[in-house]
Amino acid sequence: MAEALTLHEDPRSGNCYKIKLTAALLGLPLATRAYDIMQGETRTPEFLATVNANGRIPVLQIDASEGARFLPESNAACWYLAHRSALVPQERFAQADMLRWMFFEQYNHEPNVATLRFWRHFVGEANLSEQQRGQITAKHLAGCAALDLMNRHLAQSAFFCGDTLSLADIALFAYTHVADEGGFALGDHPHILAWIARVQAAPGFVPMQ
Ligand SMILES: N[C@@H](CCC(=O)N[C@@H](CS)C(=O)NCC(=O)O)C(=O)O
Repeated sequence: MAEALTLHEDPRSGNCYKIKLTAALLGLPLATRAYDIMQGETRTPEFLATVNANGRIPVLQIDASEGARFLPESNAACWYLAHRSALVPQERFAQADMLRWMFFEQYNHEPNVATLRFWRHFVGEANLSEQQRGQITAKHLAGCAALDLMNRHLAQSAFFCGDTLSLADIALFAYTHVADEGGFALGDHPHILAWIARVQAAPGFVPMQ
């Protein structure tokens, strides 16, 4: 079945980059439509009604003979693209283990590492609300704990699920390789740094911007 793929994105977003990197590694053509999240462009009545009622990018639009379908959530979109590809392990436990790291990314990593990057690098600390400022220390500590766990895991394994790159690596790479923009130092995480270089060396790799 022929289908056309369009990513609704803000190019500064690591969540959007995950999908572009997955498509690039698989050689899949992917059109893009850009929004500025800082200007509320994903919160318009039209966007909420047609693209994502949750008011966020990324959203993968899949146009096929039956019409257009919209898939929000970065890791779900990566999963859709990588179905039955080498980026998803075949073996049942390995596949569940890959999902384990993708859930970890969404619960322990992204809400801390990505949020602090957004606040510090794009919004600016001076422009944060009192409530946001009050969350910085806790988010920094939680982000450090996530990075520490990753570093310890990567001391024993080239990629998150063994010897080959999978969607778990793509999900975790997106915000880890720019963690410094959120105030996280990677210098004392040598196994993460070596893994970043391995991901960047993958055939078809594309940088974030
Ligand atoms: N869990 C979602 C997170 C999506 C998300 O938080 N998107 C942000 C940009 S990375 C966004 O659209 N923010 C704009 C807004 O909330 O108005 C995913 O992984 O795709």
